Amino acid sequence: MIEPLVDVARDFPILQREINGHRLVWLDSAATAQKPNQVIDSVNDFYRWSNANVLRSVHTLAAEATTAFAESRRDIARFIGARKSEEVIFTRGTTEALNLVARGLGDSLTKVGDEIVVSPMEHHSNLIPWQQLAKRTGATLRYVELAQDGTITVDALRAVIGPSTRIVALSKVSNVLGTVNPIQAAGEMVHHVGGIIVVDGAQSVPHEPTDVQQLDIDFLAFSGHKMCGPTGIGVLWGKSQWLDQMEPLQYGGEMISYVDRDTATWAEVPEKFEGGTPNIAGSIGLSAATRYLSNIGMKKVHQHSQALGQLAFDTLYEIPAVTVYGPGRPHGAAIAFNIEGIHPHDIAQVFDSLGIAIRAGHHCAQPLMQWLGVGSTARASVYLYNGEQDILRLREAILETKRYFRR
Ligand code: 7TS
Repeated sequence: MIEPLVDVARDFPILQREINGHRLVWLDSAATAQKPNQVIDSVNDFYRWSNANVLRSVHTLAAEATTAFAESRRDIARFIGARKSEEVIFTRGTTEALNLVARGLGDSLTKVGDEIVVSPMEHHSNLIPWQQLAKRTGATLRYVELAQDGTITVDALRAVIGPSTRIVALSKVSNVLGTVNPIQAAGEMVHHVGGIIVVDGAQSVPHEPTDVQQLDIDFLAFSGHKMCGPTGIGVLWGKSQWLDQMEPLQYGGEMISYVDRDTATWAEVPEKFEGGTPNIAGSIGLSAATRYLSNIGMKKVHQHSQALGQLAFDTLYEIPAVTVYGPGRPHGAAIAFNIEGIHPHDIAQVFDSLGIAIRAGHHCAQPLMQWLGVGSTARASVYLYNGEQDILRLREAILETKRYFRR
């Protein structure tokens, strides 16, 4: 029996709730993860005892807040293996981080004749910024073709990455198929032709050890709220060499070096990209989340997500009239499925009546739905507070949904 990795009763008050008379089973962590008391308390404590703006005033609380903000950046840098904390830019999340690279660097990096490579499984956040970039600069958007099981092979990468490739933008892990993409191979290929690789880590950073040095990538985007942190905070990590030449998108306070009536010069990285009052409490909450995860150990988190994701895949695969998408093995933490003749929204509705939260829809990946030949799917996704018991409840719920609609 696979048990939850954490003391759920102690750490996750929300998972003690009853929904429609049943203990809540949270299988929607790919949308957002639940927050442990350790994270909730860190945010509360900041507002209760240390609240002040950062990087401006000299009083004691301002100094405390500024120190806590800087320490958060260091914790997060350590969590992803960054060489220095200045390479960590705080954003609202993955979406803002990817838009920042596409605008701030993409515009100067691409022109007519250049190519930007993406995949059909990208979340819209890692697709539309590149579509729009291609429209602005006249570069061409190209797609790596997926294998039949939804995976990306090294050969498929080789077929699309070439001398004209300036940017490769790929998710490390798909939010629908649970596939794990060959990021290192893609990085080697694009570096060979002098381009860069931008990695969407929204679904990988929460679930596996991340080392940006070892991955040898140029940018990594991820969201705090999918890794037990608060909403409204995320990260763009980038290699200093790129961040130094990247343009800011937000002009205003705290991102300048000198201003006169007609001109302004920019502050150093990371302040250059963080105009205005940042999400101080969010950064503190996110660093508390990295400590929470590190205390458990990301290797253990990874093993747990893989084991439970695989169990969910295998369990659903066995049920007649259920289609499960993505590769059989290895399968990550997200499992997309359909039940013959039942709309995914109806599945999610019956599940809710049984206290089980899943997502139904296109999962912000419409080109992937087109590739799968469906309008939408149901999706269950697991994390460190789920255990085998939850997969049994998932199985029961599918059987119940089938019975309900047969009536
Ligand atoms: N990239 C991937 C791979 C994602 O899964 C998501 C969010 C994003 C980017 C965007 O992150 P945000 O924090 O900026 O919104 N994915 C999902 C999902 O699968 N269901 O709800 C949100």
